[in-house]
Parts: sequence; structure tokens; C-alpha cells
Amino acid sequence: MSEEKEKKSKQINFRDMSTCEATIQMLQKAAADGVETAFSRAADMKPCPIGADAACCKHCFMGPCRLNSKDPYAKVGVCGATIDTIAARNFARSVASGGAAHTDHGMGILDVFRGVVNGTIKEFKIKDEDKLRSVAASIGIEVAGRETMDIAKDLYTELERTYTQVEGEIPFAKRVPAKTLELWRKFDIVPRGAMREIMEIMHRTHMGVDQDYENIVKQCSRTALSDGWGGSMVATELSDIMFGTPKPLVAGVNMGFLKEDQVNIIVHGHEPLLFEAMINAANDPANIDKAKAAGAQGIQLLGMCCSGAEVLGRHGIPHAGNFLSTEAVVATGAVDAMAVDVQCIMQALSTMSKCYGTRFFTTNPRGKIDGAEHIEFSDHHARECTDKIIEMAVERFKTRPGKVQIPQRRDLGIHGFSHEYVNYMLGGTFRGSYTPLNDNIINGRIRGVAGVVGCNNPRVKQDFAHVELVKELIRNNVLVVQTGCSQIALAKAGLMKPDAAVLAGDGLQEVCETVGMPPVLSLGSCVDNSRILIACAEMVRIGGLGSSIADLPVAGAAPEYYSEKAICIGQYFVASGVYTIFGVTFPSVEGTKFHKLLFEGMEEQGFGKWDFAVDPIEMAHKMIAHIDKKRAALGIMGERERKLFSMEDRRA
Ligand code: BF8
Ligand code: SF4
Repeated sequence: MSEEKEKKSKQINFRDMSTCEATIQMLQKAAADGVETAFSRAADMKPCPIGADAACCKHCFMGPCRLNSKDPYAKVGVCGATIDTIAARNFARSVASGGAAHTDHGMGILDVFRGVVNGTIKEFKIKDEDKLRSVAASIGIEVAGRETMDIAKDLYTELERTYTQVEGEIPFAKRVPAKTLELWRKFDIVPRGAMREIMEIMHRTHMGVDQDYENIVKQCSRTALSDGWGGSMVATELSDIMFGTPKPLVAGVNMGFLKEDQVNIIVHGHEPLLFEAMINAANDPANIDKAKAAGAQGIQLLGMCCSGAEVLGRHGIPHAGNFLSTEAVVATGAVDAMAVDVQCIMQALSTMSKCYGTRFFTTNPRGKIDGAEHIEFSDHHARECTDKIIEMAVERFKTRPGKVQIPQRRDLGIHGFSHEYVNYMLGGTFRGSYTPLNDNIINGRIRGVAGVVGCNNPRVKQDFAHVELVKELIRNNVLVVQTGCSQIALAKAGLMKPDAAVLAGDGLQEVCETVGMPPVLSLGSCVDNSRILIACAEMVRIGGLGSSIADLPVAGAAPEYYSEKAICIGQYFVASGVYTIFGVTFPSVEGTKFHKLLFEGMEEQGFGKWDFAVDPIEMAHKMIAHIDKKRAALGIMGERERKLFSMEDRRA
């Protein structure tokens, strides 16, 4: 970086920008080495205030048109587009892009499933037959007395419709509680295939098409639902079927899992395919021998971001850190290779890797990066790519610059909760069920359930809002479920250990101690937010908490989001009936009709609603207030009975 920038970067107090000790240490090292990161770049580049309020439009070349967010109705664009149209269109394009990311990821998994089903792919197989049967049964496929492969073929054909169906409802609409589905039908937002919904949103946001913010928001809901109950759910369910449904296990998070005497390989990105193949390659004795011949003790694989979060829960592979640690980890000098696929890969990793001699590989034809070495991953010849990366990593180990610096932080916790396991954990083997969860919500030991998910963003202190928000929620007896980078933040803070229950309110603490679970449950990657949707549907089905998802005492939050995927996730939760609050910034102007529709109108229509707060404690109390509002409506606000659930009660 330039001398002036370098001076500035050295002046930054990274403690003001992150609460992750390992990341802070490595950011300081990078600054001392004269290497810039997202933190220093963010300090150097203020966000555009007009863009931040979604008050500019560049959807055609009569513009770009910039409105004044201080006086939003004073001006219109050259074509006459109002602030509501402009903001709604910008929002819609984020939903389309975020939804496309998840559904295309799901499509990649579906491609492999097709290969497994028709026998052309040998690297992967159907690992969890029970899950295959239960997913098939949930969408009306006959399973009794049928061969696994016959069911798998039918499941493939059905799930392909999630993408391609031109009319009618996507298959997983069958999992939606009846009253929620009825509301979607009333508003005509039950998704057809995701390809159609995303195409339509792109068409409608072209200049001169949909210029009614309410109509645009309806299509936002339909497209987002085709992600949550469509592409993301396909990704989760087929990944479980092929790679195994997660069950709780002890696993570690943080940079201390890099080993000075081993060949360290980081896999960063989102599709579990590359990672699963890499695990097989790293366990291959031939590859281990190569590492040993180079003087290493072995091969250490670590995850980052979402595919890392998946294999953390599925296989206990250690996780090196969340989104804002991806550059910092390279500064250790201990990363011999970083292999990436798609999403949340900062382009700067390419230059950063050069500075520290890390071999940096792109593997997916969708995601090449200038300056990176591309070794393409093929579903049909997965090991060609992974073996080559291991070979290059071993080469780099041999020539590793003498001194590496690994922050010695390792945080163990329990990961790998799935909707299926929560069922089993609470209800036991013979009567797996959400009944005990509902009972404990009704009797008030658990006040409600919150999903705390999403990214890091260098505009706010890394991990701070995630950790403070979750601590405040559990202190108030709200059970927290997590995915994505948020989950890694809480794992680093030690909240995924059962003994973290001491930080919970007495009711939640009692339940955690009885079941032996932590007060914060780790569910996986961002596509695994679909597990939260299924859990909500199950809570409705069990009964006692209303008849639609909108009746449940639940709330969702993404306190440090940066990604368009998060906007899509937020919209599908809101459209499913969940109160959803975001931090950092919100892309609309307060007081405008579009803003009011998201923050008030949708709830009046029977959906959930959007909300916004930067301070995590304020955020927690807004979520708790919503949970209490739902409890009051259900008539379960009263004193809670001081008795734990028992088998006797359940039989009665
Ligand atoms: O899908 S939480 S920073 S890694 S976008 Fe990205 Fe955000 Fe992390 Fe995964 Ni999700
Ligand atoms: Fe301006 Fe309208 Fe073109 Fe947008 S679509 S850039 S508001 S003229």
C-alpha cells in the first residue's frame, strides 16, 4: 500500500474494530507488515450516504438519478420514479441477487445428487437414508416398502421443480403450516420455480415496468420464499442426505487450530462439495505421506465462513474464523493453501495471499479471481482438484518463510444441531417431538426462540453486536439458534458449551441443565436457516402456540449483516411470519411509504415485520418485546409453573 495509507493503517486501533483477539493480533501484524485489509479500507472509504439510503437509481442510462433522503419526496428520477419505487427496486435487486446465490448453491448440490442417483458420480453417495425417506415423505412421495434408489429418483424429479416449475407451487410449500400458506395464497406469493421468480423480479425492476412499491414488495416476498423454502432448503436437505445430518459433537473454533508443524489448508466459501472432497483427500494415506515426506507431521484442514460452518457441525473439522477473519488468518503466514469456491470471498485475498506466500486457489467456474490460480473442481472428478491443491500446499510448506505467527486461541463448543436432533434431544428416541419445547414455552421457562444469524461488517466492531445481543437474549430466557458467521462469533465467545447455561435466565438454565444442552444452538451455514423455518413449522404443528408461524413467540436478527443474501433471508423470514431485526444500516429512508410497508404494513397484512437497531441491547429488547406481544396474544403471559416437564405429564 502507499506510504500515506500505510501510516494511516498503522494508526488504526484495531481494538475499536473487532472483539476477536486472534483477528486483532493479526490485523496489527498485517498493518506492521504494510498490508491493508477490509478494516483499513473501510476506515479509508466512507459509505456513500445516498446509496446507503437506497435513494439512488442506476437502472437505466437516463440516470443515474440521485434523490435527497433528507427530503425524499422533493424530487423524482428523470423517468418520474419516486423514492418508494427506487428504494423498492433496489431492495428487490438485492433479494434477487441474494436469492440467486442460495438457489444456485442448492442447484450445485442438486447436480451432484442427480449424478449420485443416476450412478455417474462415485465420489459421493446417499449417506443418510432415514433423512432421504423423511424428506421424500414430507412432500408426498410414497416411501413404504420402496428401494432407496427409487425414492431418490422421485425425490430428484420433485426437487428439480424447485427451480424450473413455471406454474404451481414449489414442492416444499407442502411443509408450510396451513394458515401461513393460506396467507401466501391470498397475496399470490406462493413461489413457483426460483428461476422464474428471479427472472420476473429482474424484469419488473427494469425501467418502466413495476412502479408500485407494494407490488414490488410482493414479488420480493415470492422470490425470497423461493429461496428459504426452495433453494436453501434443497441445499440443506440434500447435503444432509449425501454428507450426513449433523449430530452434536465437540468441535473447535479459532486460529489456534492452525498447526505450525503441519500443512495447513483452509477451505473458504459456501458449497460443501469442495470441502467434502477435500476431507477425503486429506485423509488419503498417499497424501499424508507426501506431507510427511516434506517434513510435516500431517495435513490440517480448517474451514472458514459457511462451508466451514457446515463441516464443523457435520464432521468436527475446526473452523478458523468468520468473514472478517478471512484476511487476518493469512497474516499468520501459516496458511499453506487457501481454496475457495463461491460467495463472501474478498478479492483482496488474492493480493494478501501473495504478500504471505499462501497459495490461493479458486475452484468454481462461477468464481474466478484475478491473480488467483484456478484449479477447477468437477463433480465427476472431485479428487483431481483436491489432490492438486494438497500437492501445492505441501510444496508451499517446504518453502514456508521461517517465521509464522499463530494466535494461540482455541475455543471448544458443541456444534451440529439439526432440526432432527432437536426433535430427538427434547423428545427422546421413541417419541422425538417438539412437544417439550412448546411445553416449556407455554409454561414460560423458555420465553421464546430467537434466530441470530448473518455476517460481519467492517462498518461495525466485529462480533460485538452478535455476542452482546445473544447474551442479553439468553439472560432473558430466550433460547437462541444460530447459523453462519454469527454462530462462529458466539462459538469464539464460549457460548456453545453447556456450562454457558449459567449466563441464561433461571428458566432457560433449568431446561439446558435437564437436557444437557447449551443455551445457544449451532445449526450450520446460511442456507441452513431453512432448518429454522422447519423448526417453526414444527412448533406450529405440535400445537399450543397458535396456528401460523406469525403467531409464534419467535424473532430473528442479523446484527452485523453486509450481504445481499441477508436481505433475501430477512425477507423470507418476514414473509413467513417472523419479526426480523437488522443492524448496521437499513437500505431505505425512514418515513417513506416503502419503509412503512416493511416496518409496519406487512405485519398488518398478517406477515412478520422488519425492524432496525444498531445497539445490541436495544435490539434484544425489541425482540423480547415482540416475543412478549406474541405470548400475550396466545394468553401465556402469566406466572410460569415451577415444574419441569416429565414423561408422566407427556403421557397425560
Ligand atoms: O452465507 S454469514 S458473511 S459467510 S453471507 Fe457470508 Fe454473511 Fe458469513 Fe456465509 Ni452468510
Ligand atoms: Fe433515473 Fe428512472 Fe433511469 Fe432510474 S430508471 S436511472 S430513476 S431515469
